[in-house]
Amino acid sequence: MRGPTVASLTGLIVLAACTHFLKASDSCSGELARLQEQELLLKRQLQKQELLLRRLQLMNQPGDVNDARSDQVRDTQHADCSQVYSSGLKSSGLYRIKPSGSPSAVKVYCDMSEGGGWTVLQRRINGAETFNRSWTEYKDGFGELNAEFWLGNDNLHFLTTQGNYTVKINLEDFDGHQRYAEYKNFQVANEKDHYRLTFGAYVGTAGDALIGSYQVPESKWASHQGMKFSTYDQDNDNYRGNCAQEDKGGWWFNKCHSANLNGMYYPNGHYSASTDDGVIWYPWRGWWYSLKTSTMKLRPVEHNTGLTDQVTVSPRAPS
Ligand SMILES: [Ca+2]
Repeated sequence: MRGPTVASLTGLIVLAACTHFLKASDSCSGELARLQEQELLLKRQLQKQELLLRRLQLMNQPGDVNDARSDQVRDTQHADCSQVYSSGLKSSGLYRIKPSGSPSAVKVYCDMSEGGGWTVLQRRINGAETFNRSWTEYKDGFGELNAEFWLGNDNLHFLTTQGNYTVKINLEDFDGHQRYAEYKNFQVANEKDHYRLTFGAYVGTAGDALIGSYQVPESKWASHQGMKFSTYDQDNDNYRGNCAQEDKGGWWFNKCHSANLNGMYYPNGHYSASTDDGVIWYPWRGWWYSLKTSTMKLRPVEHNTGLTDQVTVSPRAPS
């Protein structure tokens, strides 16, 4: 979305004062603009400081959510985490896989919950990692697989073009509420086609942000269907400006977005800024609420959860 920020309290007070001095209206509106700018600046400084504080707190938390063995990687020749799961390895963690088409093995985080077999492609949990990254960084991937990361656009391409994949997006706000969105036929094209995104039918509880059709006139610019990937240093969007630069993350921007899970991390949810640059899923919490956590993960549509033959689970499966 592109539009004005919420009316500021300071502005209203000055405006009220100004109406009593109509003759001085020119200087009043100038003063109002100056104060509004100052207020926005202060809010940004506050948000930056809160984020910095949050990062410092995280650095002092040994182990965090992961156990001591969390950096152990299990080598496999499987094409994705669904095959890893089907082979009997049913604990969440780090695995090396080899998607067909990929020139080399890829280290991934396999999420074996929710039926198992999910290859995680993105995670935001605390703002420890910056997502305002270059084209090359998004191409190759960045971050920590046990914490916050982007798996890499080349890997996304190799994974999603070897079959028919479902993406599941799990979201949480700062009140502990959780929602999800699922899309069939999630596919990312190659770099030559700027990692163009296509996806199929939606199911879920978070709302269909990717198609952007919650308001018909908006779908033209809010839809992510068929959009190319953009970063601050490679503008492939439909906006006269640079969405990735304004919204501070790489994504399949249109003009600009109704979902941007790679935006700025705000530690309190509600935020104000000159553009809607938070971690956004518009149909759920709108443009001016930045979500607490986001996970995006892939699984073949035909994944077998194995729920019918649970008795065959190997007792030696790592836990
Ligand atoms: Ca542009």
